[in-house]
Amino acid sequence: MKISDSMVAAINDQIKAEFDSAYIYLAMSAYLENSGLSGMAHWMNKQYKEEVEHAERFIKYLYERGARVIIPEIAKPKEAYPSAVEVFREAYRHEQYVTSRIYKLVDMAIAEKDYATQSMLKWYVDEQLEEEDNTGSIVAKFEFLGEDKHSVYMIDKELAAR
Ligand code: OFO
Repeated sequence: MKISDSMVAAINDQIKAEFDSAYIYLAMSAYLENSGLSGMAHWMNKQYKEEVEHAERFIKYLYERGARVIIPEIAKPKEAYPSAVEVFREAYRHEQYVTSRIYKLVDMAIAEKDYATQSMLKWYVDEQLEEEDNTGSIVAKFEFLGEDKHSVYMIDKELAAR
């Protein structure tokens, strides 16, 4: 069954969102590295790579459906943040935003009775649950331990192990 033009457009738009996410996390990683927090920078760099994989997974799906892939322009991300905890707060909010985008795609696939896209999106629904949990837990850790140098050092060390 042919995928609809509107679904192809929505997925291409999500490919852009995934690359935008990747770039945001790459910029966060650079900010953290420049702040001397190489463990956190390492964690964020892994996140950057995961986002590229998310984009590639959508690209592969469109190829499978015989649809046209448009490689998007990537928005320039923010360069600086007030503090390390703010980086993770923003990442958490960003993941919540991405989840809302994925849910909209699911709604659309259901409305169009596009069962293949619904099935493909299941992976992203599960992935979003995990990503919100990952970023949210780091924010919770900062809130529990506080933001003094000792706590930041401990969290940095822990995130180096990702
Ligand atoms: Fe972070 O899940 Fe894709 O964007």
